[in-house]
Amino acid sequence: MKRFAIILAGAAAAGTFAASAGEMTAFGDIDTDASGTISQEEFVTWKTADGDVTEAEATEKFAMVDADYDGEVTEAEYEEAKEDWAEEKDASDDMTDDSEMGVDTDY
Ligand SMILES: [Ca+2]
Ligand SMILES: [Ca+2]
Repeated sequence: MKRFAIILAGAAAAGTFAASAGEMTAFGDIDTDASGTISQEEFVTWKTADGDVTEAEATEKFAMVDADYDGEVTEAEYEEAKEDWAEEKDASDDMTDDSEMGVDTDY
């Protein structure tokens, strides 16, 4: 019985790992100083971490996420942006690179 539980735990951990690869980063992981809001610096650091988003692009995205332009992204603003990104992702299934998310060229 104990052995069965260990196997289950292992499977759950593997499943979590696989699922997390395609999911959005948690708000708390971006808010590195735990201030409760994401500053532009924190956002740019997160966005540019994987190397395929430039600082200029990340700054532009920050401005889109910061809906009330006060220079800080609240959790509510981030959740709102995530929903928009998820919708765009659904609309373009073959674009798995999240660096393209949030870019709307049809202004
Ligand atoms: Ca912060
Ligand atoms: Ca804001």
